[in-house]
Amino acid sequence: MNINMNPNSELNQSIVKVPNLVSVPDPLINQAYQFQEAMMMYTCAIREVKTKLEVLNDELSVRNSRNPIELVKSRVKKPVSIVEKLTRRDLPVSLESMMENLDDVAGIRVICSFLDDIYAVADMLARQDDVHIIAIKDYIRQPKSNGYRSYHMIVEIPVFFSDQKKWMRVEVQIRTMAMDFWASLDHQLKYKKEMQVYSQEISEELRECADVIALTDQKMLNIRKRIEEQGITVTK
Ligand code: 0O2
Repeated sequence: MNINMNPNSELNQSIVKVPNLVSVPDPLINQAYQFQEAMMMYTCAIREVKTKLEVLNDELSVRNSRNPIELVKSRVKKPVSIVEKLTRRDLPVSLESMMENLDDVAGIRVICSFLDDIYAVADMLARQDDVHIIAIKDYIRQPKSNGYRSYHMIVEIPVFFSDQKKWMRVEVQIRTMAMDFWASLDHQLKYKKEMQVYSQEISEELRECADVIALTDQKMLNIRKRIEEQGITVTK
């Protein structure tokens, strides 16, 4: 690594500008540390749920000769989104409030191959005795008015740390690749700029796209079932 030791260089001037941590008040450091610890706990909770999903996927792929899960993505909610959500809901902006009120600080997105895989994975996860189901929102049977489809579960799972067992909440969104395609583009186009009002025409077109995608998901499932009825195994 090439380190520029010239104190007048642009690089070193910017280093000098970095605030001296010693001058940061103790309570702030303490809060920052507690926040970091909470985020670590959420990350561990994500890992636990991901492992459960991997085990299910491995088992089902051996049993059915195909993978019900295409992909698992995860994220810990960004601080700015946490503050935004607490403020929007008129809740105190604090660590305690976040841990008590927000169910989606830890989020996992499970992308399935077929429609029925979503319910199979959700049922198998829900049946595990160390998984508490806190809430379920089935936006597939009851899509949102804009066309959004996905199966949302808020689960609580125990995470074992060195000195405590902590029940942590994780939001699991389960959807097909097609639903994910729509939701990702919708997110880019509109969802996060929800204050922006779109014309009726654009909203309707987005909704139409969601409906076409839903129909395609249904058709693909029917095709798979017909193939299976003929005794042919669908392999990857
Ligand atoms: P991110 O960045 O994906 O985490 P909320 O609507 O968040 O105040 P709640 O009850 O948590 O309240 O909402 P819900 O309905 O369970 O859905 C929350 C998450 O679902 C969102 O998280 C999105 O990921 C997804 N979602 C819900 N509706 C839509 C939609 O219309 N379009 C798209 N693309 N995604 C949607 P976040 O926190 O908003 O964002």
